Formats: sequence, structure tokens, C-alpha cells
Amino acid sequence: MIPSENPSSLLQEIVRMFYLQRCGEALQPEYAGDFAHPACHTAPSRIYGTESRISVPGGWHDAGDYGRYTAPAAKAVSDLLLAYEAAPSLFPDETGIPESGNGIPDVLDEARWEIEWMLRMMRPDGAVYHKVTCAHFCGMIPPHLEQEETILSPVSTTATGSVCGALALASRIYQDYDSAFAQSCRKAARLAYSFLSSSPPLPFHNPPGIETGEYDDACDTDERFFAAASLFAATGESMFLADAKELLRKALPISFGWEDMAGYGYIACLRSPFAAQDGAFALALREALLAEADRLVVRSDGNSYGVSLNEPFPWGSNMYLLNHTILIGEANRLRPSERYANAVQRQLNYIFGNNPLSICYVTGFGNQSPQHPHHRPSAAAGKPMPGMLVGGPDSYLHDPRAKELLLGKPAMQCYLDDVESYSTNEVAIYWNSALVYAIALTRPDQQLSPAT
Ligand code: G3I
Ligand code: 9MR
Ligand code: ZN
Repeated sequence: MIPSENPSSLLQEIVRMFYLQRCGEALQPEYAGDFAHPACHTAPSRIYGTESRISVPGGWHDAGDYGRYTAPAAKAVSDLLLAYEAAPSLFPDETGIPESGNGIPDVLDEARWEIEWMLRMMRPDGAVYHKVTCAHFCGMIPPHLEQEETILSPVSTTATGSVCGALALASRIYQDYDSAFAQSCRKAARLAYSFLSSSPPLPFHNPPGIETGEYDDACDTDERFFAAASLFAATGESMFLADAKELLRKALPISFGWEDMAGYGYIACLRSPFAAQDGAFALALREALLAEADRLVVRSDGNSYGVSLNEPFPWGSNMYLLNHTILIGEANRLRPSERYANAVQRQLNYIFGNNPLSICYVTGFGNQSPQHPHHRPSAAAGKPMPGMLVGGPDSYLHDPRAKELLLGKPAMQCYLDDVESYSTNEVAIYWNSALVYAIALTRPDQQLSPAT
């Protein structure tokens, strides 16, 4: 039930959203249409607590706001790279971005845009700044009009671990396209790892005066595991393998969220040419992933919409559902079964309209889709940017509009197509990326079939 007149245009638009979220370069009307704008956020950024300024241009705006946050960036990049690796033929070089036609699939050009920014966000000692944002969220203005100073918030070990893992992954994926770039990713990943190895946990909390997104995460063990596993997967070095095995003793959830990144360590290892170096470890990863998929599929089978999420639904429920879909889709690659394939398809069907509100949660597609996302460029343009996945139902009612209008509703109906409802109707790069990855896993190495 992929709701597109032309299914490959759906995937293309979902990937093009990243281009439209680019920060630090002018978006030309030729590529961006109504969402063209002059270069934004180009001034050097102040390091919090000091008067020093450094330049960290580039990357993507995180969401409906213009912050740039490294931990969720690492999830978004990892999703895109793993999606590409699973199904390269779904990702052409002609999607209408400035790099189209350069001989490199556009999705890899786009992910590189973010990776190069992540490299700038790394300190010389390998630690990674948690985010660069203004002190407060701005009004519903286009990006180039947000002109308050940008501030680099302190480093965290959650961001450092996630970025390390994503860079190590990148070093494998870009090897065939640009080995020098691949090598610089690997070198930076090693540097981040050396910082992590000698650092106690540095969890992040907004420091006084900073009010933008927090991406707080009390536990950095899963990010450390992703870092070690991904470096092992990229280099085959036994030190990283030993660390990954040790960290895995801590019963980490096999998840793919910005706050729970262990799943990416699993996939990096399972896809690595070095996996065979320790057959018992690879088998343990495989068995654990399949067992988790089986558990989720039981839930999906028992739900009338085929949804594996338990209630209550969290902020960004659509992403959590897609993260499950990714896990089941990866299980289906390891051990193909109709049951896995059906669960993947049913979860995507829910996203695309088979839900109690009959809404397709991707802007611009389906019979009914969000018209008023909490997304500053859309609000400023007076129309929704296409190809964006909104967060979806949040039964905790995390914003005042939701509290006012949704009290007492069943979890799947706790959604408002209202620009004020940032907890249900915002968008985010790492929600779109999860959708890209989940779609790629429906047809590894094949074209998407027409809508059914
Ligand atoms: O982990 C706890 C869980 O233990 C608890 O049972 C549950 C119930 O309260 O909450 C869980 O924490 C939630 C957390 O997300 C992880 O799911 C918080 O309540 C919830 O408030 C938090 O929401 C995050 C939100 O920012 C507020 O911090 C979203 O995941 C996150 O996607 C969202 O990200 C924002 C950025 O801050 C700013 N940019 C836009 C972006 C998208 O809305
Ligand atoms: O616009 C902000 C959105 O990007 C964030 O996800 C959300 C939660 O951090 O906050 C939004 O900003 C709101 C702020 O938190 C409270 N005042 C109203 C703002 C929305 O216009
Ligand atoms: Zn910007």
C-alpha cells in the first residue's frame, strides 16, 4: 500500500528532504523550488562558556527547528548508509540535487554533506560537541532569518560514541567511491574512540541559558558499543572486537534510536567482511537479533494495524515503529520468512495510511497527509515541504495544544495536524532516515513495486 502514484518518486522525495534541510549553503530555486533560500547560519559559532569562536558550517537542520545535533545526526547518517548498502539500485544519481550526475548515488552525496559537518564538530582531542544551536528556538521564520549567534554546547560521550560509529561505517561505504575520504572518516573515528576510551561518561544536559533540544541520554554504553563494533567491522582489529564483546555483556537493547544505538553495532558487524574472524560472536549477534525480531513480530501479529509498538506511544512514535521495522527487515535478510516480510509491509502500511486516522504521515503523499507540520520552512512558505515524515501520535500529550485537544483519546489517535503540536506534528531528519532504511529493506537490490 505504498501510496504513491509512482513509488520510486516517494523514496526520492523522502531522500530529497535532506537536501532541503541543508544548512550553510544557498538552496537554489532550480533544486529547492518554494524552499529556496540564501545561505543560513554561516557565522562562526561561540564555544559555550567562552568567547572563542570556531566555524562549523554545513550539515542539516535537525527538524522543524534549525538546531544541528550530532547524536541524532549519527543515527540519520547510519540509516542512509545502511539503506544504500542494502539496496543500492533504489538510489539513483539523478534526484535533482546539485551533485546529481557526478557518478556517485545522490544519497551518498547527501550523507557526505552531514558527515563533513560531523567532522567539523569534533574537537582536536576527538570529543564531539553535542550540538550547535541558538540559545532559544526562533519563531516560524525561514532559516536565513535566524540570525542570533550560534553556540556550541559542551561535548558528550553519547554524541562522541555515535559519531565515532557512524564515521567508521562511512569509512567502509565510501571506500569504493573516494578512498581518501573513507580514510579520513576512519582516522577521525579512531580519534573519537581514543577520547572515549579515556573518558568517564559525559552525559549531556542543557547548560544554563541554552533551551534548544536536549537529546539527553543517561547511558552511553550502547554508543560505546556501536563505536567499538563499527570500528571492528571497518578495520578487523582485535582490540575493537574485544571491547565490543565486553560492552555487549551489559545486555543492551537491540535498538536503532538516537538514544539507543546498539542495533547499529549489530548490523555493522553482521555485514562486515571481518565478521568471520569470530564466528561465535557473529552467531551470538545473529541469534539475538532474530530473537528480538520474533518478539516484535508476535506483537505486530497481535495488533489490528500490524503495529509492534506498545502503548503508550512516545514522542516520535512513527520513528520507534520504523526502528522496529528496520530490525525485522534486517532479520528478514538474515533468515528470509514471509512472516517477517509481512510485518515489515504492515508497519509501513500503517505509516502510509492504514491507521485509525487514515492519514499518510508523509507530507505530499496519499489521500490525506499533514498540511501543517511543525516545520519552520513550511510555515514560512505557507505550504508543507514534501517528503517529510511527521512524528505521529504521542499519547503523553507533550505540548499544550495536544493537552487541550487530545485528552482521553486512544494512543493511535493522539495526533494533530496542527503547526502548534510539536510533539505530534514535527518532522526530523532521523525520522525520515528511518523511513528510508525501512523502505530499502522491503526490496533489497530491487525496484519498489507499484502501489497495491
Ligand atoms: O525514556 C523515557 C521513558 O523511560 C519514559 O517511559 C517515557 C515517558 O515519559 O519517556 C521517555 O523519554 C522521552 C524521550 O523523548 C525518549 O523517547 C521523553 O519523555 C520525551 O519528552 C522525549 O522527546 C524528545 C523530544 O525531543 C523532547 O526532548 C524526542 O524523542 C525527540 O525526538 C525530540 O527531538 C526534538 C529536538 O529536541 C529538537 N528538534 C526537534 C526534535 C523533534 O521533535
Ligand atoms: O519549535 C520547537 C521544536 O522544534 C521542539 O521540538 C520543541 C520541543 O523542544 O520545542 C519547540 O519550540 C517550542 C518551545 O519548546 C516552547 N514554546 C513554543 C515553541 C514552538 O513554537
Ligand atoms: Zn542553517
